[in-house]
Amino acid sequence: MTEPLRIAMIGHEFMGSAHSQAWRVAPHFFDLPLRPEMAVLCGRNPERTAAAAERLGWAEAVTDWKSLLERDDVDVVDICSPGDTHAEIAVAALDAGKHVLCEKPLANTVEEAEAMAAAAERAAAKGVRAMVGFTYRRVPALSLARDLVAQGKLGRIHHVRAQYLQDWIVDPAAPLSWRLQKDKAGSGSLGDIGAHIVDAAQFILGDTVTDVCGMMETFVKERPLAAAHSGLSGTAVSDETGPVTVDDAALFLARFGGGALGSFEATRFASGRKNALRIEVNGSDGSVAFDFEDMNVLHYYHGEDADLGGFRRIVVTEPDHPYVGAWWPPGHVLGYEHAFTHQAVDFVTAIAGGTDPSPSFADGLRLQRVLAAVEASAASRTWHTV
Ligand code: SOE
Repeated sequence: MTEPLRIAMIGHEFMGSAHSQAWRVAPHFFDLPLRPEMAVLCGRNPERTAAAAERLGWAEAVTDWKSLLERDDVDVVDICSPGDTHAEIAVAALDAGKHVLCEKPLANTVEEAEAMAAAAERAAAKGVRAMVGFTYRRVPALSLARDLVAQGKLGRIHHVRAQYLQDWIVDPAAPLSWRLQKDKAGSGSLGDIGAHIVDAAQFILGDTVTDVCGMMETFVKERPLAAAHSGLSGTAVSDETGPVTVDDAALFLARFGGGALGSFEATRFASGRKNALRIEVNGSDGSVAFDFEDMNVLHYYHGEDADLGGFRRIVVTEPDHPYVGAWWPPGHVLGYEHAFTHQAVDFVTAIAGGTDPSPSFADGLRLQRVLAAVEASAASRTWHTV
């Protein structure tokens, strides 16, 4: 009988729902070394948390996250609450000997991320694991892109072109949710979605960003106040407005350690684009291109096929493709939630195997430094070294 791994999750909005689905489904499709148990859900409001626990399948609901750390029947703390809560909870949980999975970006500031990475290092010495949730790297097509680069199929990498395009606040009447407040979210498009494309690019290349030159803009500076628990596109509650204190769009150029040149664009103002995480990598021998809005497909070009012309369209649903063998027969496509399941699988596997999961808190800290360098660069209108 497989040993249980008892999970306590904090937060139950969009990310909490996605993580719940992952914990529930992972053991049904993957042969896991430990059996995740959805033990406790923690939220601020007792009624809403109890209702969410019932709906999402958690055995118990509590409102005090500190109480989780004193319990012997909790092994993992899964942090799905806003960015301003990450550092305090993660450091305390790791120091209490709990494994921690933390949503991205790791923290709101470099200082917080440093404290979290230090706590993860202390914990690792005692066999306690920490991972940051950059989920898109677990989309099979993006994993396959990384494998092709690692196998040298693209040759020497020259270019990375990455965009994350959304439009959920293009309407000036969209309310001032927590994601638009610097004290809660740290930054706007930059940290929320720009962080994803930086991680995706670094993951695919197996390389890191070293220098950046950025610009940031807040197009709508005041918005109607939001209901306390408004989600991504919740409704405004009054005519009263408050200031938007984060960026609506962030664009930057980047240099990678291995010599590649990158361009990154993260915006919530790309009308008509809902969740278009796009990335293209060009090497001396070939290229790959991906768009999350067609997430089961990877476009691949190799110079050997130059006489045929163009990219080939790989439908990433073959049993040998990353993660896919556990799911459906070829051509039976996967969706957004599957990447969260793969993340849960990788985390459980690392805990059981006594290995450091990836991306680690050290990776999350390094990425936080990239975000900080973009902000500093945008403010000073100059290049910044990470
Ligand atoms: C909002 O922009 C958001 O929910 C992000 O916070 C997630 O990380 C991304 O997966 C989808 O969009």
